[in-house]
Amino acid sequence: MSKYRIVMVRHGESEWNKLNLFCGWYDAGLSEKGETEAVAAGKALKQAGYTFDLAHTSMLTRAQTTLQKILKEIQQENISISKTWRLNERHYGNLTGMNKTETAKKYGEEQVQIWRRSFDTPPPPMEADHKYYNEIVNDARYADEPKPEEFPKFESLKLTIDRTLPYWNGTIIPQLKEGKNIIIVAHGNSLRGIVKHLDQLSNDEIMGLNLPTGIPFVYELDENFKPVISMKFLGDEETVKAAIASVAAQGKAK
Ligand code: DG2
Repeated sequence: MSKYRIVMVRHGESEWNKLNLFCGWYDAGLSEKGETEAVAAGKALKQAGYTFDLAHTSMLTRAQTTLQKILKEIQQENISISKTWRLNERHYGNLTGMNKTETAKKYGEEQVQIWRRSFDTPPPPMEADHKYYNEIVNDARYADEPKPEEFPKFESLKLTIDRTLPYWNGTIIPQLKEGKNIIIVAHGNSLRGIVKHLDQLSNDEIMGLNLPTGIPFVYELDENFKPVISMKFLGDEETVKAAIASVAAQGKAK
């Protein structure tokens, strides 16, 4: 029997999703389409009657703006919002800023698929001479955390899960136990990590999972936090399918 419910959303399309660039910890804003998607996500939640006590998001603008737009639509702009680097996108290392199609042409689609979707093969590290190194490492929003030794220079999905799960277990689960209604707005891979954990997906199964931008999905969990309902998208099936296929295709050489 379902005891807890939680809503998750990958942010709307970012400027860098639109340009098909590996984004990771680079702070791209939402594209116009992404803003529209965020508003549509809010409308879908409103229509389905969702309200929230608490919201969680990452330190990155694309997720925070999506959350604000959703909360505005559901007239819940005043709820408490927690922002954490633990929900940030996985750090794409040296790939940050590279075009996914160009990368597939140069290194092959198979290699790009490994970098994008394998469980534990990380991208090459972001070195100090990388174009975006200083912008990310010296960003004032990270002044308090992560600690220097935790600050990633690259992350596989496994490493992403290693820093996301403590937040899920230490912050979100206790709030669910208190009966709070929660929305998480985060990123393709930080959310894939949570989904892998909840649905106990194998390292191979998680490779096939692509999350669309701006379409809320719901989990209903039993008293042991095992899914009774997994990843129920608030959107019509064809639209969701097409959005997922388009994310999967971003790493094609075309
Ligand atoms: C995308 C995910 O992250 O890329 O970092 O490029 O969710 O913040 O747009 P998001 C990025 P893929 O792993 O789907 O290539």
